[in-house]
Amino acid sequence: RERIARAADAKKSPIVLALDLPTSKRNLPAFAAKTIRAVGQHICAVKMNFHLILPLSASEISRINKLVHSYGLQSIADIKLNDIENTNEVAIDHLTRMGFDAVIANPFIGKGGLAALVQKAHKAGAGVIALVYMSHPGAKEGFGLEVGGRGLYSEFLERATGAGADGIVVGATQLDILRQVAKQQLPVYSPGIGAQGGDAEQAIRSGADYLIIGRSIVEAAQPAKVAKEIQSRILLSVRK
Ligand code: 3DU
Repeated sequence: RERIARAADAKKSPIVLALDLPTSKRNLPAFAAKTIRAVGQHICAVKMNFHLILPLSASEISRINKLVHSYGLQSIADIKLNDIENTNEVAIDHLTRMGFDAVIANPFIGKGGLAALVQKAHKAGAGVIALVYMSHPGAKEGFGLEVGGRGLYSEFLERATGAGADGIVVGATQLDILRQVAKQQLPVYSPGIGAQGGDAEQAIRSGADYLIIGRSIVEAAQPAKVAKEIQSRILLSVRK
């Protein structure tokens, strides 16, 4: 949690680059490295998802993480951990050995499972970011379900806080939920900007601390230009 806050301060950017490379790309490690070099000055972290974690080897991922760190950035593994304790722990072992600084987990596993996962990650020197409300239209069918007179997401928020998680994910397309969770202490990571219809400034104004952005940057003709534009717009809107 502190490491990403320092990186964001140093880079003057709350952007977490979702390094989601299309399957059509050949030589994924080279393209990943090129993208990190291009936008490294405009972001504070890189998030890797199945796009790279499935096709690449552990040593290829480790090399990407070394490059990420050489730019003063943090690295987040987004496989939304959601399994039994033993499996989650093995996943954390592998991911931290590959150099990830944090993992994303799904509080659906329950209070005990989430607490064990956080403990394990913290012991390995890594953080945990808990999914509280996703950005896609169907999110309300899960995270928005009414349970005991309140949305499941509010239970997930309590679980994240109780387990000692280092942050939460709330979609940038869910401005009401962002405003609600902004009152609590955990940093909020917000995906869903651009390609999914969310707006960077609105998300920040509604309570997001970090913006997770993928396709609008990665698939742009000039990724650095787009990342820099978003970074400058956010800096300006925060100053206002
Ligand atoms: O829509 P984009 O291309 O900017 O990518 C968003 C990334 O964030 C992508 O990796 C997706 O899997 C992840 N994500 C969400 O989009 C929504 C969530 O609630 C959690 C993660």
